[in-house]
Amino acid sequence: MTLLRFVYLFLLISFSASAQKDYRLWLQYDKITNLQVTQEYKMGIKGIVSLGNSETSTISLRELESGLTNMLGNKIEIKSKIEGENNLIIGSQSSLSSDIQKNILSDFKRINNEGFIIKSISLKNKKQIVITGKNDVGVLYGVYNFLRLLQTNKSISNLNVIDSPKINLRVLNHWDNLDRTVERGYAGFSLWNWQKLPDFIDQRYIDYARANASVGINGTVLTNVNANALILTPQYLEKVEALANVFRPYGIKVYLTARFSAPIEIGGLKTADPKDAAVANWWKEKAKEIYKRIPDFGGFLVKANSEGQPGPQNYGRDHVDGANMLADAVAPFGGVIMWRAFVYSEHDANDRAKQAYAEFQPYDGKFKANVIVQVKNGAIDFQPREPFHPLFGAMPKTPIMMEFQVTQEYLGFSTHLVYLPKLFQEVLESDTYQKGKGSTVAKVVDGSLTNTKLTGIAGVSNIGNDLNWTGHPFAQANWYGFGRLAWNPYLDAEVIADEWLRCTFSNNKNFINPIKNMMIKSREAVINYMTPLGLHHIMDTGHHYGPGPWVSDLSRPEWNPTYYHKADKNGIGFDRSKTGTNATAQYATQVEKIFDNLETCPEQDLLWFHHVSWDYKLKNGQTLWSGMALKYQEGVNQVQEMQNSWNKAEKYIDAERFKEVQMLLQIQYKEAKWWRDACLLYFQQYSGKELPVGVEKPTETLEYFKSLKFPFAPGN
Ligand code: GCV
Repeated sequence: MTLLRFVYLFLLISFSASAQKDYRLWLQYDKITNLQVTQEYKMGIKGIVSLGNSETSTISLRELESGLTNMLGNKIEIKSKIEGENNLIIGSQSSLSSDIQKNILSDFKRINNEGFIIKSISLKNKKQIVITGKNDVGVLYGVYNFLRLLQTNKSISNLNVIDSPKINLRVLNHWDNLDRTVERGYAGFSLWNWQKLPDFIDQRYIDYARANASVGINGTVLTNVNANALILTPQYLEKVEALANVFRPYGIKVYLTARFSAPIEIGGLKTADPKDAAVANWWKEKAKEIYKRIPDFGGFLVKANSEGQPGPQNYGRDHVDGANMLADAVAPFGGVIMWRAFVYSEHDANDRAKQAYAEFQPYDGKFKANVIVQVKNGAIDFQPREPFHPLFGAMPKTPIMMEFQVTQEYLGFSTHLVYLPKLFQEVLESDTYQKGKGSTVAKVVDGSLTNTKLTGIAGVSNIGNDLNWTGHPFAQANWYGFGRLAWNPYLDAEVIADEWLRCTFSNNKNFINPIKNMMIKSREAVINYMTPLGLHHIMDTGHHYGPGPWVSDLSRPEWNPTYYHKADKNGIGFDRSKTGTNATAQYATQVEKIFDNLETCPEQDLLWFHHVSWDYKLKNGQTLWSGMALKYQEGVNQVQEMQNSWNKAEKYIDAERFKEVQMLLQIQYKEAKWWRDACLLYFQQYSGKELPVGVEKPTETLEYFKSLKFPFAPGN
């Protein structure tokens, strides 16, 4: 091969347009192909007038300029003052002239500090569009929203969009280690290049901030909850400061995880006892040092006395003592403490699902005002389906923050296509009955149920340094969807999928409709082929990839899948009803009754709450064994349908992303069959029954499946 040809091929591979498409996420700004729509936009946008002069205003202007140029195919004039009609006027409330303000004064009363207004107005009898907010970050959110209207080909002829985020803290939790490995990360290494920071600012930091701001995410916890105290040393704080400076104009605050034993490890103290005056003082001084560098530092996220992490209990203190001591340290600077409730212990003989509630619920009302308790969506650990965590609705005097997992630790890593907003929506819509019917988890999280002012939602990030950010092109939708639901927890997952597809791939309805359908069904498919009917935590241990229902030899009982499914000759499932561990009693009476009673317990949660016989009759008349086997088969069939839908999408999108997803779906299909065969062969030992008609026969033995090992599975 000649050198020239080699260079040419290399360039072709490295800079192929499609690879850049993968990188550009939902901010593709593709040229609009519908002529009528393009015509409307060209008529409606003749110029841009930017009234602000902050860094954020410049970002808004540049984003509009590049977005419009790409989508419309020609440059839009940037004007220094309002001349003529059909201008886009962007600026915060204080920058608007009084005659513009007059048009929208009452709208400002309807938005909060981060909200925005996009409005068609008449100014001196000339039509204009104004994008505004109370400050420049609100304007930036408005700009992204406006661009999304164009990306999704909506009309802009008579605009009146008034919107504000419903939740204050909308943060990503990066489980990123300082050596750049990512715990439960399946998209390469950490974005944060600590070695080159603070002097080298990778373009990815900026693009990460853009993507987050475009969906309204306003915070990022840079480090793993299994924390390393080194991040709090000056050497690292300098690097954190550099990142904070990049993110600030995008409205994004930086947070860190605080290792509870840091005063010993990096502070030279003999103890980390929260009641020790020197310890409290150490944290106060540390907070002062951080805020001197980063005046808008968000605060700390803490995993304490959980899975071996140090915490106040090491000193005979409790979570309230620990959280409040840290809260005092950051309070003078407006910081918050996000204290996690993910606790369980191998020394507690209680059902693991009950332990977090048992430990935290009695603390209701005891935390300082700037503490928010971060609770996972379910009581075990980010399973394909879990009933909502009983702590939602059980601590009315405490701000409670939702923790979702965007990375797919238990849902096929970044290999399986699973559209998570369906899962998020299901949890948010669950009724806690805290204040009677309609007390949904969403209302707990957005504070509207109890008039709570400090509100938050966290997503464990699925982002890494893979070219496409998330490993699977469709996992980008989970990042996007998390952000959209963090902004408004009442949005519909289907609407979000529609938006995302249009912004990421195409507006062609022949593409959108079947692919949206595929996304919506993907979440139920993964449940069916992994953990149907309320089964949970039967993934292989440690890395959690693939099936491992047989694992029973780990030192901690609650780390063994057998602990969760309890399959025996008599049946299967975890009895958490009154006749079992009585975990159902942790819910409000109305919910407790529903879950406790076999008649009313939703079948999707059956084996979560009940141990039932293999002959138990399901609502459709099938026995539990047959029904379960058929669910596993259904999951496999659903993946096959996903493949069929995708294969028809080829002509609508770029070849590279098409091929990527096609290959990934093929692996998913193979692995769905693996799940089905391994689980059914294993459970069949107990049911002693034949597979029902309609379920394909396994092609390997149980011993074969048990022998599979994955020593280098990522994220572990
Ligand atoms: C960061 C699960 C995961 C752990 C994770 C933990 C947590 O147990 O497997 O990797 O640790 O949750 O949320 O703290």
